[in-house]
Amino acid sequence: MVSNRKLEAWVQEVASMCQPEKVVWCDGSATEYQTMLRLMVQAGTAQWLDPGKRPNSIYVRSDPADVARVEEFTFICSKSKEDAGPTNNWRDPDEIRQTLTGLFAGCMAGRTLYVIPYSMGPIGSPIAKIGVELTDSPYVVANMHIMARVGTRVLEVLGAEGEFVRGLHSVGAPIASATAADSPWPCNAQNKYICHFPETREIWSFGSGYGGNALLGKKCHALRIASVQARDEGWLAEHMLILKLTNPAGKSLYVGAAFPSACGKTNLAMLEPTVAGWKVETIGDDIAWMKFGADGRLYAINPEAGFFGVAPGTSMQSNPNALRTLGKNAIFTNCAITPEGDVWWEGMSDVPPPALLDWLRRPWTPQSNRKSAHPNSRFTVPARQCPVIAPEWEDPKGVPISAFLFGGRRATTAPLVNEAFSWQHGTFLGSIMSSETTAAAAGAQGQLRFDPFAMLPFCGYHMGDYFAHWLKVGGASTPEKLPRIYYVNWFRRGADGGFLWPGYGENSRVLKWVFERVTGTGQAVDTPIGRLPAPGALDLAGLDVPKADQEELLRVDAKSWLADLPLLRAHYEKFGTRLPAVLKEELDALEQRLLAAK
Ligand code: O2Y
Ligand code: MN
Repeated sequence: MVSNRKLEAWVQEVASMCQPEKVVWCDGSATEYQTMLRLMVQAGTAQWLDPGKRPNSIYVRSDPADVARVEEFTFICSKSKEDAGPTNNWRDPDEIRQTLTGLFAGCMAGRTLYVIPYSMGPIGSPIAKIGVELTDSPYVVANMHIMARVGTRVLEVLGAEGEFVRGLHSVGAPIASATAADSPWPCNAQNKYICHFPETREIWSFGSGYGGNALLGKKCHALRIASVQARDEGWLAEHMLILKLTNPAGKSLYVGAAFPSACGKTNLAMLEPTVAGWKVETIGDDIAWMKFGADGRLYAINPEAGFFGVAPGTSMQSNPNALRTLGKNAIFTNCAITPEGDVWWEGMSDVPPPALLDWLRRPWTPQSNRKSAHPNSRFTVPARQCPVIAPEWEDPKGVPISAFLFGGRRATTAPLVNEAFSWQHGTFLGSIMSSETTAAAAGAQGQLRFDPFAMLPFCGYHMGDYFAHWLKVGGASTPEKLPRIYYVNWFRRGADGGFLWPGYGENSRVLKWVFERVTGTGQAVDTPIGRLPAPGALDLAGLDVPKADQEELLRVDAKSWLADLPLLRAHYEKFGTRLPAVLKEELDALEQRLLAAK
């Protein structure tokens, strides 16, 4: 095995700080994966699902105090507070290192320290990057096996001198000895810290074993640290799905799409088009890394190897391909379980099973006045099992992107689809991405919550500098080679409060118009906010949506756009002098166009 001096020294340093019972270097083999599953079952963390229904799949329940990403305990620890910007929690790197060193001291007692070398992206791809996660959680090892490429092959590419992102993770729950009684889901509810050191490309995660807090290749590395690397090296690390769209003549192009968390990215990535003859295939469902090719186009890879999707709401109607993907080799966390040993969650079927055990081990029936699965219950499953995975999804050179879609959840104002006038205007649209808060979310109903580029929780540096980076990337190629940019809104509501657009497979109608715009046949009309489908240009044939609703979906409501302007200005104020001047100019120009149209 090739040994990397820096890696060996770091593993030794961490082992002497954390005091694990033993150190295991992960080889990434199928045997190792099965060992992790068995360890979890023996420890009571997991149970096997019925192999007749879901071969080689397990069901895990976490501690109720550890069920989601913890944004309030997620920190960017750049040397200067200003560099973390107004959208991140900041900690002084020297001070937090002291706190963390105290917490990590002896924290792995009685446990095994696993060394997981991983590649984000196909191993050896010029766009991929290597990281190493040190963890004391078999759940993390098993999930990383699915979500990244892990093991000896990665060490070979890393070589003796290669650089890697360092990710140190502990559940923060030492035990007296390897055989001492343990909690089925060890964590540290009192002390959770998810810390990123952008200058030294390090992640220190303590106290949580769940998802984005603990699978460090995903949000911590592939977005927060990678966004900094991308800024420094001239590429893009984005919270985007990547899909392949093929027309009836067999011509294909690739689209990246950024939507806020839990807004249906996995569903769009695996969509079954309702427009005859069109096809969607999946490259990725959550993250895209993009670099310019020699031809001046942006090429994207999916840095991940699996899907870590939200279970509730995933059904044969919303995402049949996700359900088909989940037939085997899957890890289910915090959903409900049937007496027959299969999983269930709200929305999986119209009629719930008559009896379940809920995610908290309580008997549940359809009459129980509560949800059976946790709203953030998850599945982890290899991407290669997806029946619509594109054959080129692991192409090391990536796929050339022709269009970006941005979108939020707007009940009003934003039309179904809107094409940016230019890259700069598209960057402006990304920077003002927003959703209206609902009664269920924190905050008053109808307020706007901004989530620029869907990167609010994931940008590892000052968001004003991030906007500037997007503008700079646009200057690095010629306009006709850059992806076109679109703003979509599937969530506009009518006067009766109902959704105007059916969504799901019908979103293929919008994709078709985008395809036709990019390839030069789609017709558009200029409006104050951008280019909208010309009358008749959006294929609505056979769609069961009243004519008046179709018109409302594409209406540019200048009055409500003007009413939003003070909110947009207040949003921009947050970025102070780091807001690129041209974005403020875009906002002023929008106002002038809206006033002229009134
Ligand atoms: O709650 C978590 O830890 C998972 S968050 C997540 C997982 C997969 C894809 N996206 C997200 C997200 O929050 O955007
Ligand atoms: Mn996401």
